[in-house]
Amino acid sequence: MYNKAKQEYAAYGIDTDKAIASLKDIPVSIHCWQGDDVVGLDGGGAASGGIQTTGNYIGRARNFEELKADIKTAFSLMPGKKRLNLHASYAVGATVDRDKYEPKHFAEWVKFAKQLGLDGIDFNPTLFSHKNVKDGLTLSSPDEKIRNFWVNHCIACLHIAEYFADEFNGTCAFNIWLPDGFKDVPADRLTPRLRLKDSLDKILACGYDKRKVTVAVESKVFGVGVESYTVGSNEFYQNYAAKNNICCLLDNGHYHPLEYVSDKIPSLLAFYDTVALHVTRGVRWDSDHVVLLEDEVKEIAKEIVRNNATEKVKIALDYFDASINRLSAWVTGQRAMQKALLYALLINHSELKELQDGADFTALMVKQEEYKTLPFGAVWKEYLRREGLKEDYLTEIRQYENSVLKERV
Ligand code: RNT
Ligand code: ZN
Repeated sequence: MYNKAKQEYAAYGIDTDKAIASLKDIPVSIHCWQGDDVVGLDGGGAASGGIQTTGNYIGRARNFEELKADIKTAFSLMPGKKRLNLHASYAVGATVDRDKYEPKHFAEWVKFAKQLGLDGIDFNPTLFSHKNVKDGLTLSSPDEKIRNFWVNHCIACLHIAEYFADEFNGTCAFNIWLPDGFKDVPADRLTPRLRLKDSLDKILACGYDKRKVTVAVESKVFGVGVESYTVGSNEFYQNYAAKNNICCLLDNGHYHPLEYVSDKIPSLLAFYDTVALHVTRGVRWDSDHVVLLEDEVKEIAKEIVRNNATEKVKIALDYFDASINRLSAWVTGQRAMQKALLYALLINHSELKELQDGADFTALMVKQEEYKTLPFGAVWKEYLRREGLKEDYLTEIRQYENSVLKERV
């Protein structure tokens, strides 16, 4: 089947072996927080601040050992180059508060990620699920003590990110997301933003190593209970990032439903060296459903591949589903992202671009439709085979569920 597919794609000017080899090298950063419903290990409890995990499937990882075991099993079923995306709330054995976290609280994660042969660790300060989220605000709080606490937390995290970069001889993507906003019509929209701007200035002035840590800011349109106003809006962060030489993180659940991240990627690539992504699936709202091989995910992958931006765009996953087996959720989403990238790698983009520039929109439409029914599945299967994997991952996950997850009561 693969050889037949190879010939069919060759007729379109596409080398399937080359596509497979390229796919293997595109890193995808996988979020640790799918394994435990974003609870974390530092006692903060269930996710708060406008985000919510729904469902009650058996087997949530309740501690570091369980989370590691689940990650190990899930990652073993994922093809391609993998990075681990950690939140600060996953500190191990910390007896100090979040503003005093140190690399040593993450040394066990480094050891683990090296054992798994991962490409690196990415990092996120955790500005939610904590008593210092005061009246829903962190870095934009009117209370200076609260702002300082979170500034210090972010600075502490930047140094931990440098440590991750050093340990893996690479870079660490560092994403700042905060829940700050209001449920109802505010009386002042500007001052909280000015306070956030000032807090971010203080964080970035800490002297972190820019060659090692890529700082991103993640905007959002609204959250549960924070429907009317978000301090860190899209315009706020895009301007902040541009003026301060950091990058934007686009989460495709964070915009109005008719706005597309696939269209925002090339807009930002016109101005930025780096664009960070949280690939997710919002169903009617920022619901963080498991990523599936849907049209928008394919469009996102196309924008990355056809603009030669696989190194510029930092791909990370961000979803949390507690209503199904959590390992299956992890693997399904990661494989869907990989499939989308392979789909994009199996398109002769220069030919399509020529049709666009030559205004032959008729042929462009016909060709784009043809790609949809080429034997993509056969190439995907071959990729999995070369990665030592099968299409079926459910059997192994079911076994793990029966022998490990069911014991967690
Ligand atoms: C929330 C943001 C944020 C979080 C993670 C846990 O709406 O998407 O990225 O999901 O940091
Ligand atoms: Zn996100």
